[in-house]
Amino acid sequence: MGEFWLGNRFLHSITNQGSYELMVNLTDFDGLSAYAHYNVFGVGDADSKYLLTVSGFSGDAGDGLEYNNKHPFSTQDRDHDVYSDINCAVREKGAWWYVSCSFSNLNGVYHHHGEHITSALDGVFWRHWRGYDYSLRSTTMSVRRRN
Ligand SMILES: [Ca+2]
Repeated sequence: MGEFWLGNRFLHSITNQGSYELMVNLTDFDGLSAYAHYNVFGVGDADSKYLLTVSGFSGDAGDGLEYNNKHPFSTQDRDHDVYSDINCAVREKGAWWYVSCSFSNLNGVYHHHGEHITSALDGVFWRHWRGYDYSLRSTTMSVRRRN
């Protein structure tokens, strides 16, 4: 498995067709796994700066994403977080729906050794499960239409 980000344009095209749910699956380097499920998930169009809609958490990973609900997507060259003096995407070396900045960073830097090497907060983290300084082994985000 490698890295793949479908992209916000496609995520919008998909989730705009109806009501969608999101499953986030996480694994660490100890062989443990956890998940976060959201009953509601959607990504807005480009004009909305790919605004995130996410709610209805359940799961054993903790809720690392609802904090970002109703916030636009930031990249290093498109800074839409709430700080005027900080660029969260630069600081966390990722691209995400940063607020100030985030409890999750699934597009962060992949650190092969996992634990306690990401004091710069730039890893692939999900704070409510393994903490800010643990860069996860694998993560997936899956969407499915709700019936
Ligand atoms: Ca900023």
